[in-house]
Parts: sequence; C-alpha cells; structure tokens
Amino acid sequence: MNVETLLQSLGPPATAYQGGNLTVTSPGDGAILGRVPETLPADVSPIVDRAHAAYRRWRLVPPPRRGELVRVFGEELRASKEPLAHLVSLEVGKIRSEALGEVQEMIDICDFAVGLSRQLYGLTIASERPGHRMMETWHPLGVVGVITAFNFPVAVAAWNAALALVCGDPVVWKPSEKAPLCALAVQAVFERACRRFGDPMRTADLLQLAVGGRDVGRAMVVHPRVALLSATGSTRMGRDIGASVAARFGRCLLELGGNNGITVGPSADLDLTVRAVVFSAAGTTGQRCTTARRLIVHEAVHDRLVQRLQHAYGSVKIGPPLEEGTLLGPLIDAHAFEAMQAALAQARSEGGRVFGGERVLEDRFPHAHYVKPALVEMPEQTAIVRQETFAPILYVMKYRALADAIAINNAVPQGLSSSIFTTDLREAELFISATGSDCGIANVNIGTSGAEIGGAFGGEKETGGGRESGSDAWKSYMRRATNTVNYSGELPLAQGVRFDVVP
Ligand code: UN1
Repeated sequence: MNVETLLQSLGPPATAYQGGNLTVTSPGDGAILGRVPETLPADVSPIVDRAHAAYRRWRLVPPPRRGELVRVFGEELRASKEPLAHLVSLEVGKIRSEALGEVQEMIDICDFAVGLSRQLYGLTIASERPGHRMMETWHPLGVVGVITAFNFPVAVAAWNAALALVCGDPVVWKPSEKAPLCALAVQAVFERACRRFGDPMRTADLLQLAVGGRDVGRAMVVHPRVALLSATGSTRMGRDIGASVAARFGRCLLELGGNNGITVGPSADLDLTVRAVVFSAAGTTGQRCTTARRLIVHEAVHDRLVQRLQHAYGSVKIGPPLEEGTLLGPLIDAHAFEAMQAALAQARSEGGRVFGGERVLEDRFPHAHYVKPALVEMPEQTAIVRQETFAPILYVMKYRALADAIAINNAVPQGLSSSIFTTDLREAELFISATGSDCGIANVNIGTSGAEIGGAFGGEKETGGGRESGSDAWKSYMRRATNTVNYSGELPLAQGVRFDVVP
C-alpha cells in the first residue's frame, strides 16, 4: 500500500500532509512521505486557548463519562491498528511486530484509563479535631502540553492523552518533526471517536496538534495556560524545559535519556540472557530510551556470553522494516548514523574492542542508514560509556563482586532502566533493594526495554524523575485539594491553639 492510500484510510485530510514546508522522509529508503504544513509559533497561543476553553467544559463531565470517550478511542485504535502500525514502520522504520506492539500499547493504556475513570480515588484522613472530617479530592488540572520523540511516535502521546482525558484535561501535542504523519493519523482516529461519542465540535478540541520544531515547543513551554508539560527527549532538552516551566511554577513530567545496564551474574540462565540482551540492545535498532547500552558481566561467564552474543548478533536479519523476517530496521537518519560512528571511534580510543557497527545495504538504500549492531568490549566504564548514544551499541564490561556491578550500574548520570540475570535469589533481591539499582525500572531475568503499561514508567537523576503510564502516574495530571469539613458546632483549632474571640 502506498503512503497516500494509507493516509487516506487513516483519515487526515490531504491538506494536512501535502504542500507544507516540513518534508517527511522514510528512514527505510529515503522516500518522501509527505509535506506537512507547520504550526507557526504564533499559532500556539490560540491553540492553547482553545484547549483551555475545552478544559472549562470537560472538567464538568463526570470522569466515567470522560472514560467513555477514551473507551471509544480505544475501539477506533483497534479498528485502525494495522494501517497505523504500517505508518509507524514507514515513518520511523520500526519493524512490523514492534510497530503493531506500539499501537497495542496505545490500546492498552486506553483500557487502563477507562478503568481509572472510575477510580480517581482520594484518601480520607483522620482529623485530630472532634466533629471534623479530612479528605483529599482530585480535580482536573488544565491544559496538558505533550512533546514526544520520534522513536515512539504514537504510544507515548497515548500514555499522556488517555490519562489526561479521563483526568479532565485537554492535550496539545507537539510530535517529533520526524514523525508528524503518525500524529496526524492519531488525531484523525481520535476525531472518529469524538464523532461516535457525540458533540464532535467540542470534544475535538481535546486533542490538538502543534506541528513544528523547537520554536513551537518553546511556545508551549512558556505558555502560562499549559498547566503540565510532559516531554520525552534528550536530557539537554529536558534541562531547558524543566527550568523554563519551573520559572513560571508550571508542572513538568520529564522522560529523558537512559543509559540502561544489564548485569549478568554467574548463575544466569544464558539462553534467556542472550535472547533478552539482543532484544534490549539491538531491537528497535537501539533507539528506545530503555535500550540496553551497558552489559555488566561476571568474569566467570563473560567470555562465554560475549561469544554467544557475537553469534546471535551475526544471525540478526537487518533490512527494510516491512520485509518478512527483518529484526533490525534502519536508524532514523544520517545524523544518528554519524553519532553512532563517532561514539564507536571514541570507544576505540578509550580502549574498546569493537565488533560490528558498520553500515550495510548502502547499495540498495543509498538514502537510508542500516547498520550492524555493535558489541564493544570495554576495559572499564569510560566517558563514552556514560553517555547515551541513540544507536545499537552495547558496551560490555566485567565484574567480580556484585557490589561492584551495582556500583557500575549506578555510576552514570541517567537512571531509567536496569536489570539483572541471575538464578540466585539473594542477588536478585539485592539488585532491586534500596542499595541496589538506582533506576526507575529494575528488573530480574527480563531485559531493560519493553515495559508493560501497568507500571509507572520513568527514571531518576538525568532521566528527569517523571512517571507516566500506569500505577498512580495519573496524579500528575490532576490537582490535589485537601478538604477539612467541620460538622460540629464548635471551632476547635488544630495543634491546641486557642484564639478566643467574642462573636
Ligand atoms: C521510549 O523509548 O521512549 O519500555 C518509551 C519500553 C516501551 C516504552 C519506551 N514500553 O521499551
């Protein structure tokens, strides 16, 4: 199916992807997919104002009814799963199965949010004063600005939108400039849900797009009516956004860089380990924020594991994302390829032994960047290992005592995901304990990537501290009020304070 037919089936109007100045190319073969008109930075304010007007209406709708819109959105996503996944593959180069998985992640978060729409619970709290009741209530927060990266062009927006919508908040979404078509398609799917929900003119304002680059993002970041800015991207970008949003006392949810480590203990099941490491490190061509970038291996299994990984790396099929059997699609663009080569050169200069990493399929796809995944044996955790390079590079290091492995795991600025492979219960428990991994995600006998939506997703340190998706991440999208109700005829003051006035 060509891209035009695909887009027509998904629903955005042709004017949304033709004749604009943002040229979208496919990382798979360099073909032009569309020319999208960009939002002008000056147009961001009216978009936010429309969203704010929608907020004033939407917050009056009971949460379970808000959940109904998200339920219908989930149904529409199910109906569009195939074409939307196809578009994800074309626009960002994800292999078929991972693209389908990404749309499934959207469906899952919709289901989660529908249930949540009846569970936005507050607490009741024991009051120290007689005849008083204390409680917490949660209310809609306001407009949520969402900035997403190319690598999850639809799922991360859905994590935010599904929760925001049941919490009573409209969304203004700035997708990556590298993936605006996916965003246009999602918006069209959402509009179909709005039409089925009823009252389309009003609910459509609950999910608006602002397509463009940094200027457009900046206009959202500084806008006083954007109550929560949820951003996924680099640590550099997050530092900028965090400071600007904090300066106006807005709220931020940051999901930034990861530099995720897998520790492999001497008792590890190596069959399991090899499969998990290859998926985590090379899958998605190393372009997940949860990608495993460091392998910390006990000296007793190091050589055996490296050998098996080299073998497994050699058997991974690299090719066009939609071709049968492909496990590794392209890098997103030339810039990503250059960053990968620069990192490998630096690793060599820091004593690394590089296996793989070279460009392939250049004859067939001169305008795309396919690479062999790289395994790099490092003498220690040098400067390049402490950086996140968004490419399939796995640095391998040795350890002797688990305490050293944990220290290596934690000695990077980022703190998103981590895991340990071991069949030793004590090692596993220690790794996930208070003195173990310092990351937001710490797993046992599974890789660092591919989290389910039910858990809170995010990480510590330079990863930004935000939590999205499951568990109680919804609380970021609401404002909390503490209410104390006096149903007595007296006016006792807290802490025993006396302040007697004659009424
Ligand atoms: C991201 O790379 O920005 O855990 C998100 C995972 C996915 C989400 C990744 N569920 O790998």
